[in-house]
Amino acid sequence: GFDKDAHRNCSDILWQNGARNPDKLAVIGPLGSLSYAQLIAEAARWGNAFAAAGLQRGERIAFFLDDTPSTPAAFFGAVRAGFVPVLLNIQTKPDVLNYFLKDSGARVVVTEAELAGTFDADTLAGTLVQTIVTVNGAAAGCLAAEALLADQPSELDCADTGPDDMAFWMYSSGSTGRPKGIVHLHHDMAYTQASFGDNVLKLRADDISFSVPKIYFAYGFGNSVTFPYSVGATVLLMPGQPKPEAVLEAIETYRPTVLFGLPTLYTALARAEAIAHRDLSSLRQSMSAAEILSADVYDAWKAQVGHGPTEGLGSTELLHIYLSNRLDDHRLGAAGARVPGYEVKLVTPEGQLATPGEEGVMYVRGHSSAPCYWNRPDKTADTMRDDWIYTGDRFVERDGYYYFQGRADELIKVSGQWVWPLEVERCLNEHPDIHECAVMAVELADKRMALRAVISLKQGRGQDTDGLRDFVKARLTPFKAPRIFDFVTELPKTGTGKIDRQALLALQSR
Ligand code: 3SK
Repeated sequence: GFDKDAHRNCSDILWQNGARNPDKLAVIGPLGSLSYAQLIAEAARWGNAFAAAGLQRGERIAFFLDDTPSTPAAFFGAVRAGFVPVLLNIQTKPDVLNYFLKDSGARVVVTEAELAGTFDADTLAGTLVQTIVTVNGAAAGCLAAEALLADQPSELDCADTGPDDMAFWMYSSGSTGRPKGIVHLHHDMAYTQASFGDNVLKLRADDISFSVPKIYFAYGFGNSVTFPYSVGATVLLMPGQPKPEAVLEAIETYRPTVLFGLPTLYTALARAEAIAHRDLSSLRQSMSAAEILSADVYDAWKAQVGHGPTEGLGSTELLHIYLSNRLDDHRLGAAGARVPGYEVKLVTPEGQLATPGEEGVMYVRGHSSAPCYWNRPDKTADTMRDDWIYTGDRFVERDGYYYFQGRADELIKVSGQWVWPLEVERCLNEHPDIHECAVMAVELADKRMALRAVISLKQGRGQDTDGLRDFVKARLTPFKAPRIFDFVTELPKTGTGKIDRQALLALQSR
């Protein structure tokens, strides 16, 4: 069983591993490396600096940070001193950033010198922010971390926090409505380690983990913070949004053993020309999550590195993965089997538990789930239902494996018949000319609904809309063939690497 009371402060994972192996490398990458002892000392300086700034227990600190050694240092220092980092996507636009700062009540911002300009007077209007600290350089009007930390002690007493105290937040991506502050508690990280970490991922002290998704995304947070520091492993942190060639080069240079990405990453890597002449032999496992991987990308990756990406699915509300395939037991097309430590149930529209093969909406329960959305009792009540998290994802279960069928709110009526856009998207993804595609509902001028496919083609392929329509008609039923086809060179991606469906909706159809 999981002893929640043993996890009174989530920074213990770092301190405990540091005590066991202080000289082991904790972080490596283009911005330098830190041993466990160095990372702990740096974290302590951060914690002391936040306390010296007058912050009170439980107060929020906005983290607008890329993946560099400063991020785990500032994070662990803040939580150990009893403050609450709010991890923000660095691609957030100023107006939404302003909302995050107001909503969270953050008094301090920690950001990259290069990003400090995002915090202009308009961005800060009406917020409580008093200090902006920059890492990796200096910026006008901000305090440089180097100066702030220089005189701080490299030892830090742990605040008197408890397992159920608020530890850190992330914001939901806000694809429907205002983003919500997702509150996580001090025992949540340890629970993701005890469930997904110990039972599925099985990271070891001799591993080097490399997550292309960033730490401000819950997936990247587990991959680059929770799991490696729980077992004394090393983390490769790369700032920026590396192109496929740069990711391949980083693998050759730093020799990570476990790679984490989304399907869009594996699609891009598998099709990058450079893949044939890069040394990827350090990788012993690759993890893919959040969206379903296509069969040809799975096969192409396996042909290159000897194993296909292991697919899983998680959520920021649960903090990490609750459905996962296994390295040695992978069902293509399945999000995975239940991860030990989580209960899942599928509920039919009639409110009954779905039987195997029957579709239902998934609910998940486990000790890492967020207790609430900050200041949003209405949304909390919608999603956090008697300890269960309502995911809004439709699944069918076969042999203990769960197959994603789309979102509960995505069903549309075309020509009087119901269609799930995801079914059409999956079908088109099998077309040999298609590199990536997204299918969505659009409202026509006469208020009828239709399907629109946005497609990026493989190099050298022509825009054969009739051929694509026939392909769908032959495999599904004729009314499921999209009415509108839009071709783009590249599908827009969110900061986390998912296909950005909001941006696609905004993209004018030609
Ligand atoms: O599957 C996801 O989208 C996810 C979200 C948060 C944490 C982990 C994962 C895999």
